[in-house]
Amino acid sequence: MYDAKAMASEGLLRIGELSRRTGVKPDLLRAWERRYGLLEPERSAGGFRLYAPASVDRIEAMQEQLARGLSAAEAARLALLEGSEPTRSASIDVLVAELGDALDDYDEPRAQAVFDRMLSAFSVDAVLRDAVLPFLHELGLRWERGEVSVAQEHFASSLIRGRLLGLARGWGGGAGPVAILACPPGEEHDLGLLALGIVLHDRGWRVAYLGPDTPMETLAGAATRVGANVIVLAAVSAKRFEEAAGALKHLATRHRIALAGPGATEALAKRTGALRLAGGPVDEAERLAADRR
Ligand code: B12
Repeated sequence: MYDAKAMASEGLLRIGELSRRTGVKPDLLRAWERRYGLLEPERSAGGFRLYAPASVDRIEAMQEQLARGLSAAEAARLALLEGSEPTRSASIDVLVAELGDALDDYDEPRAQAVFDRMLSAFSVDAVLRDAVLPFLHELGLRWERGEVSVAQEHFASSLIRGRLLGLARGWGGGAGPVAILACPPGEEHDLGLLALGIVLHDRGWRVAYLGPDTPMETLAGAATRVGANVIVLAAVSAKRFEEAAGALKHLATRHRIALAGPGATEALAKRTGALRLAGGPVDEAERLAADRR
């Protein structure tokens, strides 16, 4: 128990003062304390709650996590961990392994929570380049080796696609250059393309996303309508690009075309007059954006 003198010497705060400093109403502070153990007050001799000055930092950490769109429970968990060694040292690889476990178990809430943790600890570029894209690549290898079923692979890629679309929200807005993103006819793999779009928008571009299996004949009209600065087409299969080669060549006479993904060969790019994006989505988005500077 604390008397007034001890309270003043340790800088302990009453709930009203804590509320004033953080802008969070006392009722909500008490709820966070009760539900998530976010705060651990001492008691004054008269039974009032007394908070250590560090409580202000913890509440601010909670507010930051809430502002990033996390649930209150997850925000509190991260605010409590902040400053403690485990979060600081948790490398992205550990989180990727956890994500893999959750997805293999079809555990959607856990996978979403791991994703939240990644996004709160690392930049979007890092999450895409060092976690999501290598994870997907590995997923394919594990599927080939028979370590994951088609169902697990579909579950994982669908959940990841949902998260990428979440990060993409609003990417059509702004005043920057415009990219049309699409896969040629028959091509369903669009996760790399989504990653490219997210990073492009982060660099000030606007994205018009047409996605998987887009008919070639619809591209010219869309490009003119949105005033596209580039049309990026991505495919895993070179065959999809080969089948579209004639249309690509025609399109490249009027628009800047870039081909990406494992199916985009240098020979095809030369033959059709397109640019080839040979690197990963994050680096290539960076390169396209740098070209415009
Ligand atoms: C998720 C997935 C799916 C999902 C796709 C969901 C979606 N909306 O994208 C679904 C379930 C639909 C699917 C279907 C199929 N899939 Co699939 N799939 C995958 C998986 C696991 C991940 C693909 C991915 O997003 N990778 C992430 C990319 C970015 O990484 P990456 O491939 O290593 O690419 C590098 C570069 O090429 C480059 N890059 C790639 N894409 C892009 C895009 C841009 C814009 C840029 C700049 C760079 C870039 O960046 C990466 C390095 O950072 C891969 C495994 C793998 N190795 O990738 C198999 C894989 C691509 N699929 C494969 C197959 C065989 C199929 C199916 C034919 C299966 C079937 N029998 O139905 C169908 C075909 C569907 C179709 N018509 O297109 C094979 C392809 C083999 C081949 N070379 O042709 C793979 C490699 C699996 C394997 N190991 O065999 N698939």
